[in-house]
Amino acid sequence: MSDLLFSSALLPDGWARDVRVGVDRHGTITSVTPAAGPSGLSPVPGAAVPGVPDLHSHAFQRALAGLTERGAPGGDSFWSWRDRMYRFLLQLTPEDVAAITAQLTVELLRHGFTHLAEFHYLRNDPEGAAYADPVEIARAASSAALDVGIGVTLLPTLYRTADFSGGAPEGGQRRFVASTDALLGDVQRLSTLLEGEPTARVGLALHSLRAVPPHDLRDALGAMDRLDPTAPIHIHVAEQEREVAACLVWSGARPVEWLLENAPVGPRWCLVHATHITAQEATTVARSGAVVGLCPTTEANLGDGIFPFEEYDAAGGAWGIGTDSHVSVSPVAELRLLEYGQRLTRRRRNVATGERPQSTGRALLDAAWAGGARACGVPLGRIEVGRRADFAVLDTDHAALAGRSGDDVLDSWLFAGEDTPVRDVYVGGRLVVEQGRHPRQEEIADAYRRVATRLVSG
Ligand code: NGQ
Ligand code: ZN
Repeated sequence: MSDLLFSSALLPDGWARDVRVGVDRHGTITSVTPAAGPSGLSPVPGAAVPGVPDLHSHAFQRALAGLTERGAPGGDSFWSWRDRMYRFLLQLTPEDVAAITAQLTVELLRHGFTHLAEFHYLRNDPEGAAYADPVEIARAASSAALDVGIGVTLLPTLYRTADFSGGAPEGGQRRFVASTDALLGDVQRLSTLLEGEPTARVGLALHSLRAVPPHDLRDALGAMDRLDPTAPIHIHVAEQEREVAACLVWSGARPVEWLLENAPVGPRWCLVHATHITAQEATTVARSGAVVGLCPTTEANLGDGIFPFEEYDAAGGAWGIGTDSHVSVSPVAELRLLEYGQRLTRRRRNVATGERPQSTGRALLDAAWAGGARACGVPLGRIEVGRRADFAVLDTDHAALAGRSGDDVLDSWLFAGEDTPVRDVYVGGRLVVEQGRHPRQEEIADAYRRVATRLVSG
């Protein structure tokens, strides 16, 4: 692959000019030379930063965004949203999921995300039977995303029960269930299928403590360790207060507390949401090295609550961001809401930087790059040798960035205006968005429109 030359780039030790980056044929950075001399390469103008990892996604939910914003008798809630989501997914075919995922991927790339951790639980056909190829939908989704050009951490998801009581899955949940053996078979098959893909990785998700009883959790983790002891492990945890209360009744412990005591939670783990945690739990999670997967726009949309960010951050906890249900498709929306949720509840400013006289945009992005990379199990998030060559190039001629330099560019990206200044995006050294456009965006949007129209009328 030919070298790239960036007029300005954010390196691990700060901003540098005329940065020449060598990339090998696997898409890995092989050299980084700041203040590079004349080379004949034409420089990419603007400010290059690492691509942002999106650590939590249910791609199919992109087509439901905007269709659940109605009041309901007794008041709408996370649980009535979930019922609506279950009814919606009963209609989806593998082809629909591919079309929705392709559209989502174009949108994510155009906003600067370059890697997607897909928490994939839509496994069975609408009657609840496995497809002839049990990973049919997982393949459809991951191929769509990889073809459009984003990197993927695919997380086949174990789903066994309706709730802590161990009740049999209900309604739409029939599309999610599989035995632990069958699910580990999916992991194995997908690992083989994706083996030659330089931007793909396979891990394991446990849907939640509601959906995975302790013995299944232990069996699945043991089997995963034998397949790949470094694979990422993701789980939804402590998102809703009702879930915390039910867990206390079931076990006498809060969900995060139970998990920390009963599972080998460590740096390869991603605890998605972890909204309702005590100061004690926050400290223990931080010490474990696990990444908390924050999805602020979805958590707001679903009325989850506000994560105790300041306590967790003060304890040195790792975190990253996900777009989850895809009511937003932008790192700006996620990071801005994360910071604003803190400002609104604490009635202060610049919470993410604490008392450090540092840029808030830089502090938020540094954490999201590092935590997102760890949660995805992929070397992303820094422009340095050995990392994947993922870049988002910000257009410094965009009005929102005019006259800015250094970290002011990041602060203005996150906190000034609505339209994205992301101009070019590279994944594994390959240019996938150029001048704000993906080369297949019209064709992908046409296919998506046909699916979305049918799903609304269906
Ligand atoms: C999901 N979404 O799996 O898509 C969940 C809802 C559940 C979020 N938690 C289902 N945001 O938690 O049972
Ligand atoms: Zn989720």
